[in-house]
Amino acid sequence: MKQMKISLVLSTQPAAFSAVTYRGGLAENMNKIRQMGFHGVELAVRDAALLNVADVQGMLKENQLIVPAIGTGQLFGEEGLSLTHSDQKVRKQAILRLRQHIVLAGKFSAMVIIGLVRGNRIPENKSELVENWLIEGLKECATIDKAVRLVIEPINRYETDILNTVHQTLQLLEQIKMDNVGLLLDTFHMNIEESSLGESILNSRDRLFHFHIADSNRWYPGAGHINFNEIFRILDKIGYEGFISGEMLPLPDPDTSARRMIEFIRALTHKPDTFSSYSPDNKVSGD
Ligand code: LER
Ligand code: MN
Repeated sequence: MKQMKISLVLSTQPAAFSAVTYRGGLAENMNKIRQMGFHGVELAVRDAALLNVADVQGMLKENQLIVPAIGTGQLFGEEGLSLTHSDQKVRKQAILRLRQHIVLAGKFSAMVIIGLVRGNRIPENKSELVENWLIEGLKECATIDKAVRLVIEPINRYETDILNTVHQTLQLLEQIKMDNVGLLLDTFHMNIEESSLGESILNSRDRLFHFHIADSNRWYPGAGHINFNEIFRILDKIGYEGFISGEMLPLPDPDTSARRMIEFIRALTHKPDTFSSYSPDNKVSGD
């Protein structure tokens, strides 16, 4: 199995969304994340305008961390903006704000995640209408900077009723037909919606740009009952070269969760040297 690149979600501002390992304290947390042995940090950003790009770039450089992707779910979670809102002004505002995330992502060579910002269907809105808004919004976003990749994430039915399965999302990608738009798969959502996680990953092979992991209970991998052995074997088989990013509840506490993720992947991939700077006995600040 090839060396795996791993990252962890860090929210740049306080946020209500729970599956985030660390929030704020960017300098301290990036240092901790690097010390543990992660190669990257996935930034969850509510407002891109509030970030000092030069400062963040400095911290990334100092800690030799890559930003594989930028999360946008807080636009919806904290501000109610979405690509499928009934009010055209809100849809426009969502795109304006996503534009800032896309510009930011361009500076970090990162992808932009289209998760909950897709919105929710409301009964008055016909399916075709919602689908059109979504397709038009995504095409507009994907045209802002074609060098920035957008990743659409199938999300389980309890969080949204738009694009729950991998199959539905692959069909949407076929309609969009843009090279810089692909898939983000998340084991937590797949465990709820897919009949076979392995088959869904295989079916995504040509469009899979990014990958979130959490176990069935959204704790660190190994804390639930998802078969990660099969998942990593199939990712290897399809030649997936992207990041494996931990989007997990920070339980029992953030440091333990992050550390267990690394230990679990290391044991599973039988690569004691995978994370050269990490050893389970390493004490990191804040322990
Ligand atoms: C985001 O990546 C995600 O998985 C959702 O549950 C919330 O945005
Ligand atoms: Mn996710």
